[in-house]
Amino acid sequence: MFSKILIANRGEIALRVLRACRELGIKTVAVHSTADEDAMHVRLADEAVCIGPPAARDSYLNVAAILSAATITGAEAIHPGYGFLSENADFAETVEAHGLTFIGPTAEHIRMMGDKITAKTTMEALGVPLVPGSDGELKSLDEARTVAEQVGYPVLIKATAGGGGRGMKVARDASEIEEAWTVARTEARTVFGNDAVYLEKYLDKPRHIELQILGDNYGNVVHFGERDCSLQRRHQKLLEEAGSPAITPDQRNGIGKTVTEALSKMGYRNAGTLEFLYQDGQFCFIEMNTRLQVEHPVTEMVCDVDLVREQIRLAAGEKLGYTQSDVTFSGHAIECRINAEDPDTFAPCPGTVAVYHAPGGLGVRIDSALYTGYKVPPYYDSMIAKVIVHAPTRDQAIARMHRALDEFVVEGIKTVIPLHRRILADPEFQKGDYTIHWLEQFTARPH
Ligand code: MV4
Repeated sequence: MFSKILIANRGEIALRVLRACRELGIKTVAVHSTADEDAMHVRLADEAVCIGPPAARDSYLNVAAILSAATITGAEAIHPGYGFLSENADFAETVEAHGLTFIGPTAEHIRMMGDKITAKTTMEALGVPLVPGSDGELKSLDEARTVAEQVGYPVLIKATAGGGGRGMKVARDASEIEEAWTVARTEARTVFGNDAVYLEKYLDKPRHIELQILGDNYGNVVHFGERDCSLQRRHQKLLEEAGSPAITPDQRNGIGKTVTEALSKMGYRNAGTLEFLYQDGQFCFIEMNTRLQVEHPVTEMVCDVDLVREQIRLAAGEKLGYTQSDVTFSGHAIECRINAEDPDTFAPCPGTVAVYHAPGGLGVRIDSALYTGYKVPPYYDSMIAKVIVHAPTRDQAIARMHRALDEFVVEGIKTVIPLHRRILADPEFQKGDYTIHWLEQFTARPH
């Protein structure tokens, strides 16, 4: 096991990793920009190193500064959190080349999944179901036309280097295919420096359901069920739940078996998430994330697992030590992301937190690096807290989240808490009756 880990991140996720390290008896090194001198992760870590000015590219993305910090403090491993360098294969490779351990999958697997065509081709060969579409890269406009006719309009043309909603063009019918092809290719080339594109049938009312997995270095892979992440706006998730209101335990076991067998054959290591579109009872794989995700706590609550502790153990070469039948699911969990944003316009609202009081009580978990007097800097992501509740049933979880948000006091800055309250009170949400388009329609409604 490691004796010292450097946490290459900030905010709530830096604290999340720090807490797992503490419980494992591992010393922590925080890195921070000059804008984060008073940040909670800096205060709580055993050591802290300033790695540059506020702009992320000069600090949290500064590979040389982070590696220097690891070297001078004698850290043996680096946990990247999410965002920043977490899915940068070159970073993972450089960390390992310096004799340190990257807490995550191999650079090879990060690179493979970063290329969406390779990710899909790999998964298909291993028996994971896909959205109907092109067999890999589209070589020509003619091929785009042919495949679109086969799968039926509307279709999407997606950049292989895209993902997370970037680099997609829809063609509603044959008259739009040439434009979609040209625009998608041009954008792919100029934005990502890679003009390879592929085509998929456009699913009009899917849910976004993802599966959490962990693998050790010896071919053992288990899954921890699904998260429903359909409630998003402009590709920013806002509220996630485990399990999905749309999935039965049999469906979970079915797709879980398919996925764990596939990843075991790949030799996949550490944490990973497979993203699916789910429509008409079918799971269609679209992308894989090779990192810990923001919404991992809902899985932790229903499975009673510490995913960050597991990541660290597995990176240190320990075996999983349990099998799929040891993974159990209990109750329902919901996470509300609290962003420092205007709840109607979504404009970021950095500033000083005049009063901070976190909710508590049975089944309530707050992952946040906020404190009274903290100044939310304008340079980074606007997410300042996650409220996670766990209860025996979904209805009870909704009531508990309502109660927790009522207790939550964040004064001095605007937050999206009022929007969460409206969502939780909505009958359609309460029925679990929503797709990826629901939130955008909901926020457009007068209130
Ligand atoms: C799709 C789709 C419909 N059909 N692919 C957007 C983000 C990226 N992960 C994939 N995305 C989509 N791919 C097919 N074939 C609709 C979306 C999509 C979406 C997916 C998940 C969560 C939110 C979304 C919002 C808009 C579009």
